[in-house]
Amino acid sequence: MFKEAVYHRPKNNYAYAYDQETLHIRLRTKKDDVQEVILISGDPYHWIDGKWQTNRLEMNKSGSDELFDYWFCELRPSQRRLRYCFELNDGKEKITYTEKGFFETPPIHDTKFHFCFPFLNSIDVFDAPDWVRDTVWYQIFPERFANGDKENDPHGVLPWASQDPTQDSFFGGDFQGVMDHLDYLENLGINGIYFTPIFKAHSNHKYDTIDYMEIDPQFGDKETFRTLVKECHKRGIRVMLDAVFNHSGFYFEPFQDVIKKEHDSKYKDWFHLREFPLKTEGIPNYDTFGFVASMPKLNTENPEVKAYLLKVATYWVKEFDIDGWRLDVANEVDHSFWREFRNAVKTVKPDTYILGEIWHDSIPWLQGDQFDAVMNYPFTDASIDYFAQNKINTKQFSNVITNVLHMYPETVNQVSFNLLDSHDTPRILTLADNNKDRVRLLYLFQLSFIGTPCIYYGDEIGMTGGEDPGCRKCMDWDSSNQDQQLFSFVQQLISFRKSIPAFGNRGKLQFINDDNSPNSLVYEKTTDEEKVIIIINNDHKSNKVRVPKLANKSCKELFSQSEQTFGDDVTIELAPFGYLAYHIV
Ligand code: ARE
Ligand code: CA
Repeated sequence: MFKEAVYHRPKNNYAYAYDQETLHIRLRTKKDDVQEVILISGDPYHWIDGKWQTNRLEMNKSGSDELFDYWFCELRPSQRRLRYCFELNDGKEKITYTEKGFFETPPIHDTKFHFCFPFLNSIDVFDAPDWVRDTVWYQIFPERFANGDKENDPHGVLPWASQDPTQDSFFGGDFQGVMDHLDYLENLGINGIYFTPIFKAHSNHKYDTIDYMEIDPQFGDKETFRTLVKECHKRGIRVMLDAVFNHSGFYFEPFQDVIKKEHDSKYKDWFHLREFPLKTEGIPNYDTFGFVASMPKLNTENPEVKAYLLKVATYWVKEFDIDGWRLDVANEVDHSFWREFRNAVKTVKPDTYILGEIWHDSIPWLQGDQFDAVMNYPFTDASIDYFAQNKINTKQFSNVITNVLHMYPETVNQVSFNLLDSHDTPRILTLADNNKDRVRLLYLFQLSFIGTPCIYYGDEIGMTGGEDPGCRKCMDWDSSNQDQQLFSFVQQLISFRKSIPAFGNRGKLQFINDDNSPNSLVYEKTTDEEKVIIIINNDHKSNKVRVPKLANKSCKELFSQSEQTFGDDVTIELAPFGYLAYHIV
């Protein structure tokens, strides 16, 4: 047995409270090494005649990535506490793995050796808002979605879609424009909007805030925003705003004060300044987002800054009833601030969704005391590499996705923000070299995956665009330019997601690929009641794929709505970039 690969650690993605009574336990072993894993566990205080009382529970393999197998089991300890160890069998030897190492003769009755999940305190259970599990997001970059009010257009505005965007062009998009198109969004089927920043700022993207308590006048005023939120809520659409708390903008009053009064400014501890005068050319002599002088980093450890930002965070929730905050550059702000932020926001509205913008492994923020979720860029990267760019094969893709799913507890995965692209990346159609067949497969995978998917405005009608600012073109409202077929396809996937629990967020995912068909992806999504098997041909040639799991099954193919009964040997031929989804009840 390859002991070096065996890993477990309580109170993270390897052992966590699924709900107030249920524990999830995972274990990692070297790929294809161990054949059987038994969890030996008991209540730490349950002894009879000097013997610790234990139970044995077989763990299941929940997936494999390139190097490891992952094992899983679920249990409900009667007293909500647990000591445990693992018995591993590779066919040649049986070894017990404890917190204190490996044993051939296990010290079962000495509980100090064992792993410890001390107590399942309900307040520590990760509890993201329930509604997020059933949300399909739509991301709007307000300057570019629709211009519904010419009166508020900023100076020098360009005619809508008259040219490609530059770093500082304006096209006049606003809240009225969004309201004018809520029917469109409802028809698509989305039920959450994520708006990039809307507060008063200098740039077109508004990440350089001037005043966190004001709406940028080019989008409307507080009343227009209030109406927008109400109109969204009427249609069952939630609203999430962007909180840019890592840094302010250059024209933020306190920063201007510091520039003018230097040492005498009462705001000099609001930022991280190294010397005066402040140097705004070249590399700034104060901390900033990146090296961007117009985005001075806020000192969130300063109680005044903290109080100010928490006031902002609660104000928009309390007064305007928004449903979520997306936290910009979340990982560069201190943890202590985010803990207070969570308490403040959840006190005002307990089911507010708190989403951190982190592109990397984020477990330290996802323990239940800070964020509900992060933007799942590891999912994005793998999906783009496989479906859009064909850089990795089916095996590699399944490995990465399995790894992504095991990075976090299941509770976190169910509310993970799964995006294919954003205002910070090229658009999917561009990444897929304008191949719409590939874009369809991206959508099929995203909308049948675990988590909360997000569609970037305009992708659903086939818009293109490269790196920022290319990905921020004006939404094309000319219906003759819109790809209606793609729109209908996305609409159909959203409706499957809503009406078939196994297709959507409730289904557990397992890859069941056919190793002899290297460009086909096969996975099943399972709930206690039903199953969906999805088969995708990620290839410009047709391919045959064996799906033993369909043998002797009767099911309905969702795209054609045709009933089908399979025999003993199931081999399916898929057209180039073809896909099928079998629903088994
Ligand atoms: C502007 C120009 C760019 C230029 C840049 C630098 O448009 O072309 O390269 O300036 O001078 C906002 C605007 C941007 C603007 C930027 C600076 O939207 O248009 O860029 O401000 O003025 C990292 C961070 C992550 C961050 C990305 C962009 O970790 O937090 O970089 N994303 C947020 C927002 C952005 C926003 C800001 C932050 C600033 O979503 O829209 O930019 O408020 C790897 C790394 C990641 C890295 C990622 C992308 O994967 O691991 O950490 O993210 O690449 O670079
Ligand atoms: Ca306008």
